[in-house]
Amino acid sequence: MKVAVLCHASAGGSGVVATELGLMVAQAGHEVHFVGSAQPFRLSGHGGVQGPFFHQVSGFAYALFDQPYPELAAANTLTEVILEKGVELTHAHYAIPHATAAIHARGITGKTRVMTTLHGTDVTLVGAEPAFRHTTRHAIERSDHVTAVSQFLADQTRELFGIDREIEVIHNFVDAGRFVRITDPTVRARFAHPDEALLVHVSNFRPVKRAEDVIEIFARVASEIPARLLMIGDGPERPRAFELAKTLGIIGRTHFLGSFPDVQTVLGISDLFLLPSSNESFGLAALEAMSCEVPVVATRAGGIPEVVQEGVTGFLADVGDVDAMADAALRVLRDRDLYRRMGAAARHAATTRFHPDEIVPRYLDAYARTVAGG
Ligand code: GMT
Repeated sequence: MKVAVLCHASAGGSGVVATELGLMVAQAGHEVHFVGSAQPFRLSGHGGVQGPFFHQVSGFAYALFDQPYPELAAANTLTEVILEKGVELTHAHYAIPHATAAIHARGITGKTRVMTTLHGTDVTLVGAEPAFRHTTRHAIERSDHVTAVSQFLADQTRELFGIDREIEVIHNFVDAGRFVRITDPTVRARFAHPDEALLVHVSNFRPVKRAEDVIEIFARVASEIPARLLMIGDGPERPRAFELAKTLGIIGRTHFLGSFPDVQTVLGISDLFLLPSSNESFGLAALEAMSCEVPVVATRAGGIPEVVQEGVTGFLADVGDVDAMADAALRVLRDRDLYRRMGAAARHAATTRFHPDEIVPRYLDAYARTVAGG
């Protein structure tokens, strides 16, 4: 099968899922063409004569245009790829602008089928904005097939847009061969002493991630036990989180490491993952931590309870309840048996329910059905 993939290139769960899936689809022998304004960040180092291939969307600046019109440019480049390469299926990650661009290219060429995967913010934040409501609904309704990364997101999409079409739930997956526990003590020693608990948070530091709650939780934990916190990623709320860590007197034990693609090197040495988001359609970063045997303390927001099993692979609390999350963190970190049990259960979930062998065939099956017109 010849597949085109449209996704966001910047660090974020949807781009990660799109890239990891595209790589696995290519490994399974299909021809994969990524189309975007920049190469997705986890695609770097992959590709070559066998693919996957990357096609840069060309921009066009003209004095009359007050905006660059990325959706039109993406539709145009995608049209070229569809016609030149014979793309049968376009997989758009995000309703707008990617599904919109794919539907446009399908209209121009009359040749590709469009499958759209909803990731969350395209529906819960951007799509729900009145400015994009009609275009988002149109993109969802006119896609040939639609999937969502959680049951929560599928239900919310139908409710928010008053849509009754089928939305297939296909959970995200994690490469359990790459996201593993790192047992070499010298790696961990770079960040923490052996007697310190190592907590970690990975995100794009947008308001929805509540990065300041991470700091509040850690401050409570660090006042009880020796501990350090790794803050991975970058985004608009990072400076506020940094300032709060200074104000609470824990900046010496909090390390802001910025954004980098190989997060498994840090997750693999950590003891506990914190995800206090106000909303999360899935929480891919938590799943990546789970694969590294790291229990999760998170909010019971959105699709998180579909990923983190309360009391089994972690603990969940209400949004903003930093006391409850700090108590849960201390409970896991103080009880070695509980910690080991939860870490093992987390790894088990990652290597069974969320393993690529479970999830990727479901996407391939959906591709085949979509191309066949089912
Ligand atoms: O979480 C983000 O801010 C990034 C965002 C994205 O679109 O890349 O992530 C969304 O998609 C991920 C992959 O499916 C999910 O794991 C995240 O939960 C979802 N984010 C939200 O719903 C806020």
